[in-house]
Amino acid sequence: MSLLEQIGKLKEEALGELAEASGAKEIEAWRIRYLGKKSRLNDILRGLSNLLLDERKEVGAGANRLKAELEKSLSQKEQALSRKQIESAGEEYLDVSLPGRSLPVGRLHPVTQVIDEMSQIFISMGFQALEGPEVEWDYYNFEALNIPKEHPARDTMATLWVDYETDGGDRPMLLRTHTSPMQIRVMEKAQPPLRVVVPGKVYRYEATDATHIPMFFQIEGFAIDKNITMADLKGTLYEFSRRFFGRDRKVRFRCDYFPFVEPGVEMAIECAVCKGSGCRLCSNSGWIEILGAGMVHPKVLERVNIDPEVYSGFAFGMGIERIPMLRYGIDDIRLFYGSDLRFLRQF
Ligand code: FA5
Repeated sequence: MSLLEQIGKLKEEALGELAEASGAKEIEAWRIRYLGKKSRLNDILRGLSNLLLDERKEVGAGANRLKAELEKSLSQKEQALSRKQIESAGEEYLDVSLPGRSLPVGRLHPVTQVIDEMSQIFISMGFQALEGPEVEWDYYNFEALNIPKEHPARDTMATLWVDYETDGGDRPMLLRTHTSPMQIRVMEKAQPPLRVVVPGKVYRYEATDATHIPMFFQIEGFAIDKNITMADLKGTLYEFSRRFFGRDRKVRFRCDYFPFVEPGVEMAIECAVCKGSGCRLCSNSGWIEILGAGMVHPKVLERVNIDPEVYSGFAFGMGIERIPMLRYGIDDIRLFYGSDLRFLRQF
């Protein structure tokens, strides 16, 4: 029988046996028999060099064709077998060789990242970071901060009141409109020297636009000690701005009024989007106001039994979302809470 005839017979035999094979073991035995090192096909391929050129070409091509055909049939048989196994095992089937499903890795919200970074800057300047309640008494949010009932300053912070039946007394409850109530809570319990920052959520019943939302974060900061002056306030805030925004960003202080400080100021930072030339974000002013501040009012100190003749202090309340807006040039505050992952994944 010529070599070509042997190849033809080998093919018939091999494919016939493969069709009969039913389990993984049988298939593996078939593979060794027909495609292994000691297979008849391999013998033929190895012996090619002893043949004359014409015959070598013909037999070589035939043997290689057969090899490719057997390999293809083997792979089809294996796939069919594995499909059959999965089907017969039903839902119980677990293919441990499959690659695992990769779980999406979460990350901190950009506002949380900024709160951590800001707190660290103040902590490194000697401040202690604390948190306070979001549901607050009128007393801490207004009254003790020198904002009695009917005071016009209450109108600047449209309040969300909590409908709460108190036990007979007149103690209205609200969602805090700023983090300043923590000044009172801390000073009630601790004596100076005090250096504290308080990040947290605050709520206002107001219309939404590119720089205003009804729930936002503030960070309160205050320092009470002997001989604290306005220079300490400015120095602290300049240092914060330098560390957070870099040395080149311009900072502006202007007079402002808050009943719980005297004198009061507001601080603004040069707009990141237009670099001061005016745009939608900064209402064409070139500046974005980020905080209110001032020297703690003597009446506030008296209320918590700290002698204003001996001690003085500064306080500031910064809007947190505006800080990453200024750093990254984000032109709409609502993006932070729109739950759009394409936006959030950038941080
Ligand atoms: C206050 O809330 C004062 N408690 C700040 C303060 C603290 C003054 C200590 C003096 C001493 P004001 O209402 O201006 O102030 O808010 C402070 C900052 O919160 C603003 O500068 C702004 O950055 C941010 N802010 C105010 N309203 C909104 C809002 N609706 N959406 C987002 N950020 C806001």
